[in-house]
Amino acid sequence: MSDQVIRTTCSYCSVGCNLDITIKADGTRSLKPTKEYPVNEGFCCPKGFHLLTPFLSEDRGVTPLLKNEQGVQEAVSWDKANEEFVLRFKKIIADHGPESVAFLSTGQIPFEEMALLGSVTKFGMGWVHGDGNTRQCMATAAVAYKQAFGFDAPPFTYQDFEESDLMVFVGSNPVINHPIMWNRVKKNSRNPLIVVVDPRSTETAKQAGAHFGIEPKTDIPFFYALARILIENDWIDHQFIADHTDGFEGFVDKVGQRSIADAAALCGIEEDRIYELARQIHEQRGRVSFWWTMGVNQSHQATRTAQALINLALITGNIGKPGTGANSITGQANAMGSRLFSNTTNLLGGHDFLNADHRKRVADRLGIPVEVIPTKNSMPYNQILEAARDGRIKGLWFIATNPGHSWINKTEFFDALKALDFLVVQDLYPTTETAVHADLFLPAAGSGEKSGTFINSERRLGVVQKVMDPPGLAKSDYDIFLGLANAWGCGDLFANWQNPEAAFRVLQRVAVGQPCDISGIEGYSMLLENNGVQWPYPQGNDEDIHSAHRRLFADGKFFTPSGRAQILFDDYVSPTEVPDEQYPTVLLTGRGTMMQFHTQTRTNKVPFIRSKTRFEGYVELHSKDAEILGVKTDDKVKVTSRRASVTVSAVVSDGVKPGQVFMPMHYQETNWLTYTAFDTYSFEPSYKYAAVKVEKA
Ligand SMILES: Nc1nc2c(c(=O)[nH]1)N[C@H]1C(S)=C(S)[C@@H](COP(=O)(O)OP(=O)(O)OC[C@H]3O[C@@H](n4cnc5c(=O)[nH]c(N)nc54)[C@H](O)[C@@H]3O)O[C@H]1N2
Ligand SMILES: Nc1nc2c(c(=O)[nH]1)N[C@H]1C(S)=C(S)[C@@H](COP(=O)(O)OP(=O)(O)OC[C@H]3O[C@@H](n4cnc5c(=O)[nH]c(N)nc54)[C@H](O)[C@@H]3O)O[C@H]1N2
Ligand code: SF4
Ligand SMILES: [Mo]
Repeated sequence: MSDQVIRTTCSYCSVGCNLDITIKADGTRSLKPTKEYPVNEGFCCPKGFHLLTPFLSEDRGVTPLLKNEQGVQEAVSWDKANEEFVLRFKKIIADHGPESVAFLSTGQIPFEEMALLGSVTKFGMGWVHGDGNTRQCMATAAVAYKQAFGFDAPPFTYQDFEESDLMVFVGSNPVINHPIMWNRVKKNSRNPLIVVVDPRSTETAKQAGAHFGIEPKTDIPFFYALARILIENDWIDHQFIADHTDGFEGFVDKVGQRSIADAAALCGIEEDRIYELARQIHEQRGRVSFWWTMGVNQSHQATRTAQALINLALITGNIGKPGTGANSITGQANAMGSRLFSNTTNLLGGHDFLNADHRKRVADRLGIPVEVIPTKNSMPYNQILEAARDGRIKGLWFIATNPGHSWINKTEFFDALKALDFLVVQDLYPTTETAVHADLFLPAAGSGEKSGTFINSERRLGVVQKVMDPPGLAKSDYDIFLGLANAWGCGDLFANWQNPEAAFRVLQRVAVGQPCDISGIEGYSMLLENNGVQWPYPQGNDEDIHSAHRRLFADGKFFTPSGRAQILFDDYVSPTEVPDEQYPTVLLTGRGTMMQFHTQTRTNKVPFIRSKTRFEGYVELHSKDAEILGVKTDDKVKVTSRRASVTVSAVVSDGVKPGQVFMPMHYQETNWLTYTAFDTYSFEPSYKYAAVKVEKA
């Protein structure tokens, strides 16, 4: 037998690199990044390079586990697991109604799997509530776009990194978090100015031409001040504003309400520097792009912050052209797929649960009775957990997410788990902080052990292919969902969904006519042959997809009913928990290194990564603060918030300012400290701001 080469898409971050895995005649495997794939052009980061290693780990879930009467998880068969799932959830629904159960899922599994999960639960099992990990991550961007553009439609293509003259990165650290995407920035031959707006001096800030180390959570006054200067100097695109936007006059009033001096003082930035940035935006007009990630999305005023960037792009006419845009960079490998096809925050394909025409259309295209489609929206993640805490939700099912580590304020999270009658966790590992509490654990196959499709940050669909078998009784999430549907007695509704590629075809039909129409894609083979395809790709699309870099809004037409983009804004409000005498320090959180991913269930199983990263939790603090405390790197410190107290190592760093500390989210200590606050519109947690005190331990 000769060597076999199988192409797959990396299942960590949303860059969406492709990897070629060679399976040799003797069964051994080797991996190299795909040269011809336009996303990564032959490069990958260490996470992708070691993609398959965590799947071989000894703590993989190899059988379903069910808690016995002594509270100990015991191995059971799939028949028993399915039977228990159905029995327990049906009993809860019979006793407390369909709104007493919910699922919480991910941005990490293929979108065919997410769509099947959302459909089996909501159309088959009669559930109403189900939300995704995307609530922790992309909800703000999704809501900001939907309100401003009429659809959750990030407008850019990675080519824009190479074609921009001025790139403003806001709350975004792509050098470590989207490393291969950053290669595209470095490839830009136009000598661009790179500007970073981040309270910390990050790896990205260190490579930028200008860094604005604003006070945390002062983005709104900062960007409104910038808008005010652009407007007052007439450095704006009147024609574009008149032809393609609504709300400009109100915005002029709003940004006029605070002086530049006042904003500068609030943000901790010199006035002159804000003027200088406005001038640079004016001078580079036509090729200015704004990029944001979690420093924007995870805030108590996140949606309006994202829209402040959208507004800047709109009023300067920097949209729909090469090197422009108000561009949200996504997080997980398939965060974009979950936003459109998970049946959580919207009905499949970006439809609306509340719209009777949409329900009818989706039902017809799926061949299911319209009555099975819920007529109300799910509660968002935070409200589902709140309902669990006060007993309204009794049964919860977590899929491919580890909120026992990653959710904001873990005390509240575990209070919710304790109050449940039935907890199901579906993961690769029964050892995660969430899975160890499960009444029923379902062992899933990882991305190298199954097939499907991911959608990356630039809306590109890439194929995930199976390169190895899952261990023991573990099976793909897809097969788990189908098995549960059959056991529940609703399998007939999914007769057309025999396998992921069949589901792909079903979903293509569902999205016809939507902004995310993908009906022109001829199956997985076309995605493989053409190095992925960006949505939209409707049938009859005759563009040359080999060379296309698909950017949205070239015609200035948006997806709102009027076809015009909406300029949206609010008054600035400060966070509700601010430093005081008792808790004088601001806690910032985020990613720590390029090698570590999230709750580390996978990356801490890669020996190379473990050898290069800290195994135990740490807090970065400024040398002045370290000196006052009398601590140096590696000394233990106690970090205390109103929620909890944890002991971690100190790392003295010039990345944070005095009075601020930074803790990476990769360690389970961090979210004991975080403060439960949410954005008003997106309900995304404000992970990046809490008041703490730091003491020598
Ligand atoms: N290596 C690695 N890569 C990853 C991931 C990973 O875990 N590890 N996760 C992936 C996922 S799901 C995501 S969502 C992305 C996240 O990618 P990023 O958003 O780049 O990551 P973070 O470090 O969470 O946050 C970015 C920055 O926001 C800043 N920030 C905090 N508060 C504020 C504020 O008030 N204003 C501004 N302007 N900035 C602020 C922080 O200092 C931080 O540097 O990364 C993806 N890529
Ligand atoms: N303080 C603080 N907290 C944060 C953040 C922050 O910046 N600060 N960032 C937030 C953000 S942006 C994110 S995205 C979240 C991430 O939070 P989580 O989603 O909880 O993090 P992961 O570690 O990616 O969890 C994914 C889980 O899925 C499992 N898994 C992997 N592949 C598969 C599969 O194919 N099938 C199944 N069934 N399971 C699989 C993994 O083993 C892991 O347990 O954290 C959030 N939490
Ligand atoms: S940059 Fe992201 S997609 Fe690319 S190899 Fe690294 S983790 Fe995977
Ligand atoms: Mo994320």
